Amino acid sequence: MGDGMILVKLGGSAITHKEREKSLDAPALKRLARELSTYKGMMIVVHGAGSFGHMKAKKYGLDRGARGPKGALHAAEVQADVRELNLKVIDALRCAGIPALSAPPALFMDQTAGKDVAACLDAFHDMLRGGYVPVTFGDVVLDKKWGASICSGDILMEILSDEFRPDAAVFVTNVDGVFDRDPKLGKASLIRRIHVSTAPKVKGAKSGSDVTGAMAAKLRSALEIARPGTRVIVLNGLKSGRLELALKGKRGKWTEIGD
Ligand code: IP8
Repeated sequence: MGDGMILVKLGGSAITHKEREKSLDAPALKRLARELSTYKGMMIVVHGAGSFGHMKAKKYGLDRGARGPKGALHAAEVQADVRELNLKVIDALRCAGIPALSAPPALFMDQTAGKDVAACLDAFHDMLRGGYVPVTFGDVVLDKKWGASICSGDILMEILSDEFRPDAAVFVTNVDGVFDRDPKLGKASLIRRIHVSTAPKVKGAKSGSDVTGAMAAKLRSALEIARPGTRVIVLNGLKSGRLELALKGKRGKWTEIGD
């Protein structure tokens, strides 16, 4: 991957235990931070909400917004939980020698009816210019129609990729990559390479508490990012060394999306 600019999403399923509320997978996060620290070029990190966001977001129905005083309290509660995870990610990256600065989407994303309409990314430019690594995350943000709504890390990957045209975008997940069918439903084969022009339709079950739609949504974002020429990799962050290998530009067991 050389030393060009990269975008990396640490999926919530790779850094938290998704079935237990607010449960960090601290060893995985520490190892992934170390693997990331081997990359010497410019980098932006996005992370998912995992069990710090999805369970309560689903319970409160935040995928349909947060109206009224009760909704506002729910939105504030989930935002506070996700912010806790963000601080843990920032800490892990800093301990691995990465000068990570937090960039909360609530401060730069503008949403209407659950859809992103504008993003002010000046802070990202400033941070990168200063030699820092901006770290943003799936969050609860203000919404002009719904009061508040969810902004997923995958959407942030698309927005940031549009702005910065990175050399590569890496989605770190808890599975080896994109499969030809949901591996939880039986025998499935890993798709090693997806060509943007001939991308298959992937039928993916929405995972239990994932309000932003699991692998199918991820693949849609990955294809959007790959279309203008960015190399996209979807890999398993629970397997030690895979992220580092990808960052070194080596071949490995994962899905690569491009032309
Ligand atoms: O984990 C979702 O972000 P994601 C954010 O990147 C919340 O899909 C608050 C559920």
